[in-house]
Amino acid sequence: QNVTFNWEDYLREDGGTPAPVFCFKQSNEELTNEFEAGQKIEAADPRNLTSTCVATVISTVGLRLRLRLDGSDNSNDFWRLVDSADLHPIGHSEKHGGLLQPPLGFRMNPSSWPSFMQKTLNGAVCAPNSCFKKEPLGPRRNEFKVGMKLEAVDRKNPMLICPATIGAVNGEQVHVRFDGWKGAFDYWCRYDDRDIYPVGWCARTGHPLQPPGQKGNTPAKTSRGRLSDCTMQTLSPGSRNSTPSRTKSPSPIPTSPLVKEEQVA
Ligand code: MLZ
Repeated sequence: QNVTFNWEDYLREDGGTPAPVFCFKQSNEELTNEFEAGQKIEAADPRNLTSTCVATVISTVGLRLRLRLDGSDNSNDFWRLVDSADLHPIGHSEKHGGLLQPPLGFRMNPSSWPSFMQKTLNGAVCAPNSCFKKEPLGPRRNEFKVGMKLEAVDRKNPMLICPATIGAVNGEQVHVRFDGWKGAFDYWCRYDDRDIYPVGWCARTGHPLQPPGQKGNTPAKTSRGRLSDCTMQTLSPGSRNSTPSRTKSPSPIPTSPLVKEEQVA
């Protein structure tokens, strides 16, 4: 997937210095992702941070988890690191005197919440405590400088991590500029945001890293071979359950028993 992009060659050709690791609120320890798809956890609702919800691990990539809040639709999936402070084992809120809340946009009648909750947790596979890692402390202040290189989550396509440059610094905020994308995906975030990583983080943690966009090209023209192309592929209408039809195929030798039966019928 990503065999063509290499930071060393890229920095040699394009210039730029990687932001030092001490700039980031990321762990320097060798963490492992022990979560498995299907497991239930407690997670802060990203759209309503004061409430804690039940979430299901949809998939794992490197040290990241794709999560979906139970009772929410599948268009609000979000991503967290294994050492995110937003995540806890099932039972954590109860132990701390809190209550599990329905997610913002709970797709059923609010009165059905208690029975929904009971059903969703009945027989559920809960992620063991050992999966959850302690969130790192992070730097005391913003040490980023304009021009420093980094790897950053594309918030419009949050499954993607892409090469980026610090475009501006303002107090505790940094401007993340995606290399080769003319600004369409850029954003401001705090210096200790968990979505920004030092150069080499993806390679070290086993996460795919997208190649930079192509300078001078519009994003639409440079989409060949991106991870997003795979994940956004959809079936054409009507093709969902159809298998390639043998009778319609231009096969020169229609001799299989099935084809014969179809021809007879
Ligand atoms: N589908 C989009 C993805 C762009 C990703 C840009 N990341 C900074 C495209 O390929 O145009």
